[in-house]
Amino acid sequence: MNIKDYFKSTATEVEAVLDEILTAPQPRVANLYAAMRYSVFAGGKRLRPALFCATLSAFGVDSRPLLPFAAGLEMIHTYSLIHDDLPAMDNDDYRRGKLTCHKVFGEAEAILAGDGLLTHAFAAMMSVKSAVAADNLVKAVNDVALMAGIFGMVAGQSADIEVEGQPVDAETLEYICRCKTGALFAAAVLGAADLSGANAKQVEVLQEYSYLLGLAFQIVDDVLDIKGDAVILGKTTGSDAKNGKTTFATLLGCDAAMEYAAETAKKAISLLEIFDEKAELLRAMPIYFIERNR
Ligand code: GRG
Repeated sequence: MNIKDYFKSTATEVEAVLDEILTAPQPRVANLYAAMRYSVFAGGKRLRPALFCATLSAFGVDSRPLLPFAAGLEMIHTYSLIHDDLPAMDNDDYRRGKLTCHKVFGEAEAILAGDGLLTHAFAAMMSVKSAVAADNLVKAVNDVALMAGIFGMVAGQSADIEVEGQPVDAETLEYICRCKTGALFAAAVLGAADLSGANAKQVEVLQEYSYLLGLAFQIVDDVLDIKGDAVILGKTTGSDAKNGKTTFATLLGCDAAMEYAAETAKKAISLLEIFDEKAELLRAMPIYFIERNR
């Protein structure tokens, strides 16, 4: 299966599970469910679930019984987007081509929708307990907590806020990208590796692979903010320049930034030499990520 079709099919599978998880609203909190569903089904690319499934396939593990774990990853990702769009953070009106959650449901409900998705994601991940060894599930959930939280994405967001309005050097920028973007990729990859019973060397390699993938992805994101098509992207372009934000594109220029993204993608692929041909999808991801237009 080519990588584009793979993304489509994993997206369809995980969306069916998300639909189940976020159904049966308790009548008194119908608005909370509506807000969570609004953002979850606003049309994301479902990259993290695809990365999760591709990693399972590198270990020869069937992803179907583990899809609720993948859904949990997408719920964490969506919470981060809802909170990132709030007036206290990026104050964005559009996301995934639609009005942001707080624009439709108000700030308080948007905060709760994010909180609800984050906490319920852990229940979703734990729900695969009958399909895996308990020790592996504990490791996987622990890694997701570390990578999504104060050793990963939340740390990256905080570091990003700290440098707002200041000139940023490449080293700091790289740290922020690794945490803000790479860590949630690492949550997906390590979650799958742990569930598959990966050894310490494999986990170490996959963590660095995920960070590099995140870095390459983020560099392209920065270039798309300058050169991308707002309609295809589903969000306003030019926001980094408007906010005076240093990115790899502003630091290096778009062409050099794309070269750096390509180099980073190559490095990520080369790390996978310890895996056999079952890691083909993981090898295809970095290229797909840098060739994307949305
Ligand atoms: C609020 C704790 C907290 C974290 C926010 C996600 C995030 C961290 C900030 C959003 C802004 C940003 C540029 C984040 C880097 C990660 C990124 C590129 C997210 C967008 O991911 P896609 O392209 O989105 O996978 P879709 O909509 O396709 O799911």
